[in-house]
Amino acid sequence: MVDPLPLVAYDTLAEQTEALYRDGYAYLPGVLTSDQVAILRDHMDTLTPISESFDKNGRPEDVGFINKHINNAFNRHAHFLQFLDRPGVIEIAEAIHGDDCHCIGMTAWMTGPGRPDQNLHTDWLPLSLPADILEDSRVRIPIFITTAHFYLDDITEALGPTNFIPGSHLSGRSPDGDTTWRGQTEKSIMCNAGDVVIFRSEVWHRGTANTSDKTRYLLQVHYAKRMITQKYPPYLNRFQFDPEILEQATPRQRRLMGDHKSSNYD
Ligand SMILES: O=C(O)CCC(=O)C(=O)O
Ligand SMILES: [Fe+2]
Repeated sequence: MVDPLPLVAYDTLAEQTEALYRDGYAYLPGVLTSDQVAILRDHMDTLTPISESFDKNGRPEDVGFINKHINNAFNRHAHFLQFLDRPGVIEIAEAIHGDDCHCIGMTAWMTGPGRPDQNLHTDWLPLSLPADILEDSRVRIPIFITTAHFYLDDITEALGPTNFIPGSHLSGRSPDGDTTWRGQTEKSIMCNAGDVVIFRSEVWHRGTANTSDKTRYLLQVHYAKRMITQKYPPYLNRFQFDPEILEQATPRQRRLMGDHKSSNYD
């Protein structure tokens, strides 16, 4: 049994952004109501994977478990647009990555019973540096990518929590098989449906096995500094925004999907 990750809900934007620099993550309880969770789960159920868009459609008979992973959910139904700029989350993304930040991906992910443990990993390590440099209080490197996990279940050990190693974002490297950092072991995010955890890409983390008889529902929204590329497959001009959905997007949602002001390199 893995110990739970300390989940402290900070009230102010300044404390939440500071938590991302210091702890590597911020916990935001109750971002969605139970009704909003239920509606979002229903929408996720209606999505069908498109292999050309790199969606995954793992089924028990082929990969051993349900692994439905839909890329760019904002382009599949207008309901998903609101999760680009969910109040309480978007302010943190903009404070961390800048007012011109954008969404580099949004995945609707359903993982069924039999899903195995992932290995500890970083999602991306922008800078490889000696830890003593990153731990020096004079050094504060920018946060390039964050992911907001919208948990849509009351997480139990059996359903497969996400595990973090607190402080590991300051290691300056990926775990490469290590399971502790500075004596810290991994800790489980035991949160409730409707809660969000936003974390930076350098945190050592992993999804864990689903040993329950239920499917876990997770919406991931990936944010980044404007200079980091968006990941909207299929590539080479084959990704197309759905015009009817785009019409319903607010100016801020359009910017998050890439409608930027002209700037360097444009
Ligand atoms: O499933 C999870 O809780 C985390 C997944 C993850 O970290 C990943 O796929 O990169
Ligand atoms: Fe990950």
